[in-house]
Amino acid sequence: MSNVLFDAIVAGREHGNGELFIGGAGADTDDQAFLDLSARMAAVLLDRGVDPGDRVAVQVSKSIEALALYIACIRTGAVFLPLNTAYTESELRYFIGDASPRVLVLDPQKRDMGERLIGPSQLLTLDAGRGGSLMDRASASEALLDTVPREGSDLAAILYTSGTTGRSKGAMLTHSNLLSNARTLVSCWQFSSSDVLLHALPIFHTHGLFVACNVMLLCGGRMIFQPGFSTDAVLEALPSATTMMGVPTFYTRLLADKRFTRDSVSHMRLFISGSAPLLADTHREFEARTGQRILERYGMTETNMNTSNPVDGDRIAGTVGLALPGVEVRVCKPETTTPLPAGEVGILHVRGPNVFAGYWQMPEKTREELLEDGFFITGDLATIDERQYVTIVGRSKDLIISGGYNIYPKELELLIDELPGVTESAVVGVPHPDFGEAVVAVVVRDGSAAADELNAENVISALADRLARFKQPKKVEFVSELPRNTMGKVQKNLLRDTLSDSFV
Ligand code: MCA
Ligand code: AMP
Repeated sequence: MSNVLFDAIVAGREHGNGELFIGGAGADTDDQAFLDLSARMAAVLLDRGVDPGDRVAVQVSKSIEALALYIACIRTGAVFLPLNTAYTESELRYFIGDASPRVLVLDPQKRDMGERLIGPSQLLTLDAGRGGSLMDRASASEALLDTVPREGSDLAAILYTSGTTGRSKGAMLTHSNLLSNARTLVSCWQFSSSDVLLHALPIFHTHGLFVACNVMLLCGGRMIFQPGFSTDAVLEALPSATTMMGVPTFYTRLLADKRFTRDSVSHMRLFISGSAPLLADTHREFEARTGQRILERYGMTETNMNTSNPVDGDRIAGTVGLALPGVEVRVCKPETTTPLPAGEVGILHVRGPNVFAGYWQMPEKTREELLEDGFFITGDLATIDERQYVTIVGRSKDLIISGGYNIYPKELELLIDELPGVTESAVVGVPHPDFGEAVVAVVVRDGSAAADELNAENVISALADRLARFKQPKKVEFVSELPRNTMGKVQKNLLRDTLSDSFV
């Protein structure tokens, strides 16, 4: 019996020239060495008692070995559960408690934290310099001979996505979800073994892992694997690349650098943007500077990619393009499943083989968002025009997207409201030149002695242990009361208007 995703990856690599990585730390890891490492890591996981369906939670720095660990999980039938490296111990405790992983893999310097979270017997370590107990054991292990069979409906990964209630939800993604979407993207974006992808995204989210890596694994192409985004490193590597994927911040940072010119990218086949809205102005400025049009696409953790502008055809600035083949989109009136006429704003629903299997151990949440007819309610406000181009015009969910990372205000508000001296708070996203949106906390003091001590610095420092740095407010404003409508609901739009020029 086959392992749906792993077999497709092996077949995909056979199209290539035997190399998955070029340049940097990966130059000596060819396909053979990469797959062999994943087979030895798989043996270590089995030795640790990982059974098919068990979760393997991973919070490690980006590296080729970290990607091999993803493949190792797929080979053993385990469910890969990657975690943002910025998450604090307190955030990790929630994920570990919710997902009960069989094994947790952390950077070696977080060993003590790992022992507190899961105990020593279920802990392995891995760093970006090929060190850690997982690498030590993998080096000493025989490679796993028999890949564990997995069907399309079996889970391959759980990725946590924050929720409007402040409680993160684990999106369960099957082998078929990942494979069908990656195959569609290879074909729509015309990826082939001659492509070299400049990969500067993190690999703990859908964009850098499933969109970027699965596509390259399947098409037989190669990647320039950079540890993170640095304008200098990207400019240096561009001449060896044919394609790049990024969040809008990557493109605004490149445009801010005079070395980024028409000549420096004339050999590039494709620039792709997603995870957050690409301003139409950025799209136009990019074209004016380089002569190339960024291809914008739209997706979610729960669905992988849903729509994309075309490679051949009109890439329309400000839109996220057309539904991908096999994916259906409709825009409905809130709380209904009745599609609205072209051009009208409503809630975007999507259906297709890419749509996830539900939220981990949250059947009610799953029922609310994944309808019986198979459509998933994205919570994004959109229009579909006469030509079927989708435009995301806003969000019905209270969500901030900063530099491509999602931040749910509720998570911050719950923590800020608990601080001594605080009556209540409201957290909003306001325009930011680098991150697109930035987090601002608006706080009402309660008049107590503790309130007299409260200032922006100590609000932020009180959150430091509990929230990843990227979620922490970039600014804290104090007000005597929050604006409310007649129903008593906080009018966040008014706060956003008042604070709109905080960073520009
Ligand atoms: C870093 N900081 C941030 C962010 N990143 N603050 C808010 N938002 C962020 N995204 C903090 C740092 O901790 C630091 O704090 C300060 O801001 C400045 O950091 P800087 O060095 O400028 O940041 P960086 O390390 O260069 O990172 C910026 C980045 C990074 C390259 C844009 O955030 C990034 O790689 N974003 C990509 C996210 C992504 O992959 N999203 C895909 C999700 P201080 O100096 O105060 O300590 S998947 C998804 O959304 C769906 C499925 C989809 O459609 O793709
Ligand atoms: P996540 O839950 O982290 O996967 O983020 C998914 C959300 O990112 C979507 O629901 C959208 O709100 C947003 N998003 C992703 N791509 C785009 C895009 N190209 N334009 C606007 N919003 C986007």
